[in-house]
Amino acid sequence: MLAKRKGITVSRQIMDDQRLHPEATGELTGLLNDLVVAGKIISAEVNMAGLADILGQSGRTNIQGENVQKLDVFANQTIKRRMEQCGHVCVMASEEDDGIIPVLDGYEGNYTIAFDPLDGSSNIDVNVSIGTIFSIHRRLSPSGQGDVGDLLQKGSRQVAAGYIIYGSSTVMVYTTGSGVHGFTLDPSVGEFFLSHPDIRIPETSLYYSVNEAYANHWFDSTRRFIDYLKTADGGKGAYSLRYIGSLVADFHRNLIKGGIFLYTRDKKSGEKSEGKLRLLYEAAPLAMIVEQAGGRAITDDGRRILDIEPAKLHQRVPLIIGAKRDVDLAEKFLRGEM
Ligand code: FDP
Repeated sequence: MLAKRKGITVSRQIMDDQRLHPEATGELTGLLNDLVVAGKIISAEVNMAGLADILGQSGRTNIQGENVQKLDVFANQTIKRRMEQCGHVCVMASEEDDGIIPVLDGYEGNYTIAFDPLDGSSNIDVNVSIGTIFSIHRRLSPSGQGDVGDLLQKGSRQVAAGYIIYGSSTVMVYTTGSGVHGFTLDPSVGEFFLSHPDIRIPETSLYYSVNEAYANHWFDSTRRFIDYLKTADGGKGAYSLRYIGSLVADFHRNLIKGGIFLYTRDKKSGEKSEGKLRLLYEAAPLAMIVEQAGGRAITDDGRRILDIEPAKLHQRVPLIIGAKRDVDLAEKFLRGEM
């Protein structure tokens, strides 16, 4: 593996990754580089949002029944426009769109992309970190425009996954299956530079992230697990709560600082429900990243997220994700072993 040099640009790193695959055609490199451009455009708009009168709601609701923010619309359009004509994608899916999104005729490529254009969007108006999450697969259909089957592939078949978080600085974190790297945008030159080479999720942190407001509805196993974290080792090893309510921000903090994030089913949503988070746009890409960084991602009935065969584009899934030690512990509670 090539040594990671702090300060190299994300485009350089993407090209270095390509060199690990002698059979590569450069298509994935081209796709990722176009995504980087989309990320820079969205980042600039997020930073200017207050001034550009682009905060607030657009007046529409999306396929998930949520209010669509103006910035959501902007981010969604920006990614679609860049991807539909980059020449490397055959079909897309967005958390904001009902069905599959075609690319321009004549521009069909060999990859698919599923994305959440602006995750955590209920936080847009209050300067909390939000982000773009993406998941890339190789096409299955032989040629031309892709179809829904190209997008409904297991997370374990992803060839790349990542996110761009718009926070105190803009950071892009991605993996192509050989480690996880983080790049920070230097706005003065408009480039992402390597700032977090070979990220490994710390094993021994004491953070948990969950929406405690749902505690009254939790199933017994979730409640006992969280109670255990609060009182671990007679109080000495007790965990601290960190919950932002923007998945990409909670995940990024846990990836860098360690810890576990949970969004499980509960008595209110019911055992037969699927939780809130989306498999294609949120859980699967973050699961690839966390596994590449040494962590784990499972459902609240112990299934590995990356092994789930999606049945529909907007499928939801209960998610437990973070450091291996903590997810292993959660699993013991879910199985009734603790
Ligand atoms: P949001 O509704 O603001 O878009 O999946 C979307 C998401 O945020 C995640 O980013 C976040 O972790 C979660 O929902 C928050 O849900 P709760 O408000 O139910 O905690």
